[in-house]
Amino acid sequence: MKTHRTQVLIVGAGPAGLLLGQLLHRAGIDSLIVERSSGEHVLARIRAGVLEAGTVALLDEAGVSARLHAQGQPHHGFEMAVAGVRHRIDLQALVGRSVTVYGQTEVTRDLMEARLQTGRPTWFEAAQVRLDDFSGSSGAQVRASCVVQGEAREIVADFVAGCDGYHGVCRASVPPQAIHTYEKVYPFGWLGLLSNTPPVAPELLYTRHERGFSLCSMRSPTRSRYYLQVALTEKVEDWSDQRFWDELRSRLDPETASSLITGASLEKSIAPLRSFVAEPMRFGRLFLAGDAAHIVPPTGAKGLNLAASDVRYLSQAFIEHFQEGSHAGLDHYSSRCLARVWKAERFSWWMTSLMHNFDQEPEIQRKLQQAELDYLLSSEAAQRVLAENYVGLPF
Ligand code: RFL
Ligand code: PHB
Repeated sequence: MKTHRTQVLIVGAGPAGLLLGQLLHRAGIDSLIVERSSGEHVLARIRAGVLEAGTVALLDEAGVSARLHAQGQPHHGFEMAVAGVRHRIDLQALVGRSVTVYGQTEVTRDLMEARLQTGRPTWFEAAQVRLDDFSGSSGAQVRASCVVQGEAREIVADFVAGCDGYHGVCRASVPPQAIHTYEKVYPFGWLGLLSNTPPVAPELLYTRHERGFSLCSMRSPTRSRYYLQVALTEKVEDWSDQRFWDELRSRLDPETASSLITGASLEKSIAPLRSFVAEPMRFGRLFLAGDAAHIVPPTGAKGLNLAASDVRYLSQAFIEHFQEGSHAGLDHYSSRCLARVWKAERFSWWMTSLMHNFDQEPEIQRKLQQAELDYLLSSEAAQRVLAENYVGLPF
């Protein structure tokens, strides 16, 4: 069997894995990325759209932000509609910071392009990825294997970064007694639609409505992304474009609804909503990052940003190790990440609880939600707390 040696084996070519590979490359550290899917498949997944300033800064540091700065849209605020009335959350005025609207697909495309330029290996369509030894107890290196184009390959590395998402193999390779997981599954999902139509509002619009939550987002002045809260039993096949647009219109205030421009969908999919954290995030020579370690419901726009902040800590830790022989960053990795992760989990859960319909919950829940919304929309102090979390907490 062919053996490939590298310093860091990265499992997963999503934004976390690709960004880690790029930051390590800039520091002269070698990596091998193994990805289960094809590059086209990775790029076809439509996901996040909102980048915190800290994420943009990290993409700057990685040298992959030229297109982001040319095409990304700075957003200085967003809107929340409740009981048919739109309220603006002025991020700039409240906390002096903004976010950038630039699709995850584009971030991934920029990172893949950069990876290609480095000449370092990425094995797409790698099947049966297996971590055979990462305990590090004997000081031994990581041993892993996979099958690429029918050929079995062995990998030997100093470390392995599990950037393989919620359903990946890395977290699943950890002995159950060594890991603790916390999980909350929400009783609904988001049905998303992407279309080549101008956005209905200049900024993101989060709407709380009796028929369910909706979000009007965008990718560019000519491309929109919309979401509807739907029951977990809904099937995407049952949602024609017409049904989607009709339902969205019914959840918007009349003025917004009348200015909605509809068109053929480029993509439609349903995502379940979940809060999930695995602790710790390090096991011997294995380090989990991004969705492999934690999931947030998308209402707070935090998932991709959290993946980036993990990668920031992990790349620094590897660089310290390889350049200075220091273990400190590696030893603190899990606790540093988790401190930030739990705050983003709290915020995402709060935003989700605030804006969705929870029909099955006791009636008092509705009244409490209403009171929370009334307080938020009438208190500048409460809005500042929202804004501070939305733009991203400091590292
Ligand atoms: P990914 O993107 O899931 O990438 C993991 C990669 O690992 C591969 N893989 C494997 N490879 C080899 N062997 C195996 N056994 C493997 N198993 C899996 C997969 O094929 C994949 O390529 O994880 P990563 O890199 O941690 O990135 C996380 C983000 O993708 C995610 O957190 C965000 O998309 C979440 N999210 C949002 N985040 C934000 O910051 N802002 C947003 O506005 C936002 N909106 C969203 C979102 C997620 C959504 N969905 C669909 C869940 C909106 C939605 C609807
Ligand atoms: C998106 O544009 O996909 C998006 C934006 C904000 C969110 C979630 C998703 O909170």
